[in-house]
Amino acid sequence: MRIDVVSIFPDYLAPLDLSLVGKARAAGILDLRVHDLRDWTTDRHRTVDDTPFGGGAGMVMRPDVWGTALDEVLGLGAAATPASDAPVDSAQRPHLIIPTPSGTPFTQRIAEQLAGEQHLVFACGRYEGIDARVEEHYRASGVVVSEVSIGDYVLNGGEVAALVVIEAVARLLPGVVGNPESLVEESHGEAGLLEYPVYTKPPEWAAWACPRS
Ligand code: JAH
Repeated sequence: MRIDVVSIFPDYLAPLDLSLVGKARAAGILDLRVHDLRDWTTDRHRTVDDTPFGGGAGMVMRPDVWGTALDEVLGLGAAATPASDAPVDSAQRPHLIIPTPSGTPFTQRIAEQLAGEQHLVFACGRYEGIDARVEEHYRASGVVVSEVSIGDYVLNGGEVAALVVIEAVARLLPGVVGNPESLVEESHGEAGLLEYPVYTKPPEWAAWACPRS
C-alpha cells in the first residue's frame, strides 16, 4: 500500500518511523511518504493561508497551494490520466482523506475498507481548515474523497487524526502484525478482545490472583 501525507508540520508524523508501522515501511509492505505543503508555495514567505472570504475569525488554507500539491501527490498530471474507456477499479484509484471534526466517524469497519485500497492521501489542514472548493474539485475530478473524524473534539490540525487512521489501517496489512490470529480475534466484533480483562504471570501478585480458567 502507498500512503502520502501532506502537512505544514511533517515532523508531526515522525512516530510513523517507529514500532509496527516503521517496520512495515522498512519491510516494503508500506510505502509511506510525508510531504511539506510549503514545498508547493511560490512566494517568498511560503504562504499557505489567507483571511476567510466574507470575514470571520482565523485563517483558511489556500486552495491554489493545496491544488498544486494534491495534483502531484494524487498523480493527476496529464500523463497519468487513464483513457476514458479504461476500466474503473475504485480500489486502484487514489483516495483523498481529509481529517476534520465534522467528518464521518472513523471506525474499525472503515479501517478494514481502507486497508484494501492501493493509495491513500491524507490532506492535513490547520487553522480553520482547507478552502472547501478543494474537496469539491477533487470529487468532481473523479477522486474518491472522504472527510473523517476520529472523535467529537477539535484539534489544532489534522495530523494527529491522520496518525490514528494510518496506525489502524497499517496493522491490518498482511505481514504487519506478527500473529494474524490477533487480527482474527478482533474481527469477531465490536466487543471481541476489547471487552474482557487480561492476565499474565505471575499468577499471584500483591495478594491478587488470576481468575481460574
Ligand atoms: C482541526 C483541521 N476528529 C478530530 C479532528 C480532526 C481534525 C481536526 N480537528 C479534530 C482539525 C483544525 C484544522 C483539522
